[in-house]
Parts: sequence; C-alpha cells; structure tokens
Amino acid sequence: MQNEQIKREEDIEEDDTLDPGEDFETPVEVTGLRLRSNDAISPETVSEFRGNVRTRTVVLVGEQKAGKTTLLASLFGQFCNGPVGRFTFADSRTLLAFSERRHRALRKSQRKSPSAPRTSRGAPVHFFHLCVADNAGERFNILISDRSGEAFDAARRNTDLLSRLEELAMADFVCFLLDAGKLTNKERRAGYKRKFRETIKALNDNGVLPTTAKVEILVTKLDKLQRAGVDPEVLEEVRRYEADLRGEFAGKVASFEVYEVCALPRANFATGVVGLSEMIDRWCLPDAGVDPRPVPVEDAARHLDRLVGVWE
Ligand SMILES: Nc1nc2c(ncn2[C@@H]2O[C@H](COP(=O)(O)OP(=O)(O)O)[C@@H](O)[C@H]2O)c(=O)[nH]1
Ligand SMILES: [Mg+2]
Repeated sequence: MQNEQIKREEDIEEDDTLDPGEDFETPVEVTGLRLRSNDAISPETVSEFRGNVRTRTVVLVGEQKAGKTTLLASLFGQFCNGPVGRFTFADSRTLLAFSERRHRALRKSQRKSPSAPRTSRGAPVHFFHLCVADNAGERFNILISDRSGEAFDAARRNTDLLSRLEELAMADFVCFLLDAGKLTNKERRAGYKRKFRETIKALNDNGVLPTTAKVEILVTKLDKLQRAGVDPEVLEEVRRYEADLRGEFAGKVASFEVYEVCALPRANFATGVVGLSEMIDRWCLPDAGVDPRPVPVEDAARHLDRLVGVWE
C-alpha cells in the first residue's frame, strides 16, 4: 500500500519533467525495480527526445584527447557548484553519465594527473542532456554529443565515412576543439594545424554541416599557453592561426567564431576555468526571429499576388 503510494508520487513527479522514452529505463523484469539508468543518450533515442522538447544540439568535434569529454564534465561540474553566469542547473536526463565523467576527470588515477576516460574508438556517439534555467525561470534544454576523436580522424581521411557522423545533421552548434597544448610544440604543430583545418574543410565541403549551424572554434587547454616559460611567439602563432581559419571559413558557414576555453586548468591553476559561462550563454541565445509574413511580389500579374502589397 505504502509502496503503491510512493510509486504514484514518483509517477507524478516524472510527468512534469522530460519524457526520455522507455529505452532510458532499466527493464523492470531485469531488476524488479523501476529505476532510470540515466546513462548517456544513445543515437537511436535522441530524435524521440528532441521531438518531445525544444532542444539545442551541440556537436563537439575534436581529435582524440582534444578535451571533449573533459569539457562537458567540467561544464556539468560548474553547474554543481552553483550558477554559471545567468543560468542555474535545472535538470539532466543523463545525471549519472555526467557525474561519472566529472568524477573521472577529477579523480587521481594511476597517472600523475587526473583525466577523463578514453572515449573508445568503436563506441557510437552519445548525448548528454543539460537543462538550465535563467533568472526569469525560463528553461533551456541542451544536448551535447560526445564521440571518439578517432571517428572524426577517419572521416577526414575517408569522406565515405562522413555520413556515419549522424549527430552533425541535428547540430545547432558545431564546436571544433583546437588543442592549444599541441600548438606549443614547434615540431608537431604544423601537422596538427593542417589536420585540424582539413577536418573542418572535409565536413563543410561535403555538406555534412547543416547550413544553419553555427560553427565555433573552441581553443581548449588555455592553461597550457599561460604557464610559465611559454614562448610569447607561441601566442602570436595561435592568433595567426585563428585569423587564418577565420579568413578561410567565415564566409562559408552561417556563423564562424573563435573562443578560448579552459575546462581543467591543471597545467596552470592561475588560469582558472575560462569561457564556460559565455559558452552556455551562446548556446541558449534565442534564435533571431523569423518574419513569417509573405513578401510582396513586384509587378505581380495576378490580382491575388498584388494583395500582399496592398496590405503592407
Ligand atoms: N591542462 C589541461 N588539460 C586538459 C584540459 N582539458 C582536458 N585536458 C586533458 O586532456 C586529456 C584528454 O582529455 P579528454 O577530455 O579525454 O579528451 P577527448 O578525447 O577529446 O574526450 C586529459 O588528460 C585531460 O585531463 C584543460 O583545459 N587543461
Ligand atoms: Mg572523450
């Protein structure tokens, strides 16, 4: 009897939050309990999820170890600590997945420093859900995709594989993570810069970036540029490269901007966490309004078409 009442209360509570679909729940027959798995959202269920609620979709693109998983873990971590800019945490359908990534990003592992788990090569894309609320209580739902960097690398070299990056078709924002640490290495940076540019080019030239998607270059691991002993020439090199990218792609996509971020400033704590609240601000920015009124036709032949001009 008491159990029934608890269950009814749970159902009521669930009704006014997002419906993630049946697939998110561990089957009752397996556990005997109705518990939500809260794991990251799989590609099969994401469109149903997007159908249920107005959502912004952010696709993180970056080679392995660029810092994709750490970025989303750190973003979640910031919301655990309190408001981030003008937003507070409201809900997440992937709490457990977020918490796990955050825990691993911070945990002291056998390595000398903490790190996020490697997103495995064969693993499909997964989505993390974050719902935030602004001061007026308005809620914004964001889905952030994470997948192995090797998949992007393979698609850059073999464009037949581009169609497998199914998350891109849903993207409102495509964020390319540029690892600032790699730009400090004089021997390797030319190759890295070329590959980074080629990835954007492959995605754009082959039409897999939606025409409305905003492209963001996120220069990650800013702390590595700001630690003691970094040659000031490196900073100039980064600025030059940013300008080159802007020159090449700004006219080709809906919007192209470069932002600096630091998700886990372990190379220089003085850098602090940088750019995450601005990032959330951009991702939640309302779309520019679209005027749905018909446009008058000049010298229209039909009376019907002239009406729009008369009403103006
Ligand atoms: N110094 C520094 N290291 C970072 C930062 N973000 C991520 N990392 C490190 O970069 C490595 C790769 O990060 P990860 O998130 O796993 O990259 P992913 O493969 O793109 O998901 C890990 O060892 C992280 O600790 C950062 O802002 N600063
Ligand atoms: Mg990863």
